Amino acid sequence: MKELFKINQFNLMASDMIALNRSLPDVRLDGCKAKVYPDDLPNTSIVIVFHNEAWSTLLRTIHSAINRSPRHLLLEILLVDDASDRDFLKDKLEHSVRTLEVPVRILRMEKRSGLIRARLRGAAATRGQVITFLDAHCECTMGWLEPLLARVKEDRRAVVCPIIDVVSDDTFEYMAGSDMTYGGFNWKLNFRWYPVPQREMDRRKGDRTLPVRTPTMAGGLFSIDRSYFEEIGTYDPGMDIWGGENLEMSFRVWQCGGSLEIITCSHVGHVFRKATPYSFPGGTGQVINKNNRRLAEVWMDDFKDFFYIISPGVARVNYGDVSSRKALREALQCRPFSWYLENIYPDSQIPRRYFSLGEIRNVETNQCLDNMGRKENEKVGFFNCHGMGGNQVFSYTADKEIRTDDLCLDVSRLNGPVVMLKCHLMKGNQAFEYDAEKGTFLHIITQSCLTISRLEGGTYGPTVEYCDGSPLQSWVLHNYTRLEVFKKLYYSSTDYFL
Ligand code: UD2
Ligand code: MN
Repeated sequence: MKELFKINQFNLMASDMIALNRSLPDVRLDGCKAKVYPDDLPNTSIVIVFHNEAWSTLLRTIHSAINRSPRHLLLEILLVDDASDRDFLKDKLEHSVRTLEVPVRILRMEKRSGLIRARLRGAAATRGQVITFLDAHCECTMGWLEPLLARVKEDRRAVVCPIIDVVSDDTFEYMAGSDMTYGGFNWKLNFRWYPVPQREMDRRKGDRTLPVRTPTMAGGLFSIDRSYFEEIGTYDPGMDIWGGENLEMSFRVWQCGGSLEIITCSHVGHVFRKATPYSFPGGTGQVINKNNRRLAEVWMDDFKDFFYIISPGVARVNYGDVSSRKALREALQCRPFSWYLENIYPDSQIPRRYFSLGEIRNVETNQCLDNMGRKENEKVGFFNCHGMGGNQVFSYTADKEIRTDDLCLDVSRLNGPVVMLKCHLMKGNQAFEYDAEKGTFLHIITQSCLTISRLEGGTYGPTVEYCDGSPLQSWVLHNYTRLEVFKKLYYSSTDYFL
């Protein structure tokens, strides 16, 4: 079992022992089971790209899609082989899909191209009204397709994702995903799941069967109107192998007038892996950073600074030519990234308004706040300033948070330690008032100042104490934007927030 695990980074032995047409639980909300959809839904072509996928997972993807889709809605399945070298994916695959009740076509990339260009090839060959993308290790559950197609029929600019359930990489057990999470991303431009915020629950008036407007998508599983896919600029063909295309499409869809939604009545399983099973020609980091630079340069305006400053070295990665993508943005008259942050993702890790981004230096010790690569609920550290970004990047935001990516400096009492907790945007223990003249950070609810001093236990570190004018309580913010400038930057004279 352990040997076989290495081939695809999931328990291949378990997968191979499970029927290709196994039954799955119906994990939908009751309100979903009762829904009735129009008879005249648009049909879809499914596009599945793969590089050296395992037989049983690939075939189970195909069988589950065919068995659980109304025949008239599933026009065809396109398999795009991204230059696999496994024998069974050649003649044996061609032969075994020939007899299925839905036409399955296999396209082959001449050389390894990555999932983005492979999907472009597949999409270009589709004939359905809607294109549905799936990874090659998915399982479609009962009723998965109708709600996706119904939403696209209702609004051709809605790009829709199912809830992605978890097929265990270990046991292949099927586990329902949550309708209470949606897609976001952090400063490193990693896709992340976050809880659906209250504002989105309110917008849906508490009805969990209604679509969730999601800031980003995971990327692998979604349906899109075929003509809209063209209109909105398909994918960026300059992206290699893996990564970044999901955020690129998410930003593009929202900024250019579409919407991205999770259809909570549609459930599709996916085998999430902890490691990647295949090679990244060019090097994993290089490839992903190149793709991320392409999307940051085209879509993120000045907010790309968050990505560059927290990922030292990334600015040296060559990202090629993005002029045609910029021209696309121009032609579609897409909105700025600040609009996206304000309207689509106000709970984003990237603050829409901020005073500073970079190191926070203590005047007395000349050392910098440092998150020490620590995780949530640990103390914030301080360390010699290294000027290399990374762990020493903090943003002092208009919400008065001192933020490092998704964590905020948080103090619950006078002389207490300064810990890093998930930013909650509710001020409270996370609100500091910076005084640019004195350099002090007043912790508002304890009316004390951020300082370096002796902590309980005898070590030194950041804490809050009575304000005494000591240089230990004075901090210099990198590139601090003074309030007057700040107001001019973001607001008209009548529009204040402070
Ligand atoms: C997620 C997405 C995936 C894609 C990726 C970011 C889900 C469930 N999955 O990662 O679809 O958006 O994030 O890029 O949302 N493949 C190729 N050629 C390659 C590499 C991969 O054809 O060079 C295929 C691969 O066989 C698979 C698909 O692309 O069918 C996605 O790859 P993955 O499963 O390794 O990606 P995943 O799920 O980690
Ligand atoms: Mn996958």
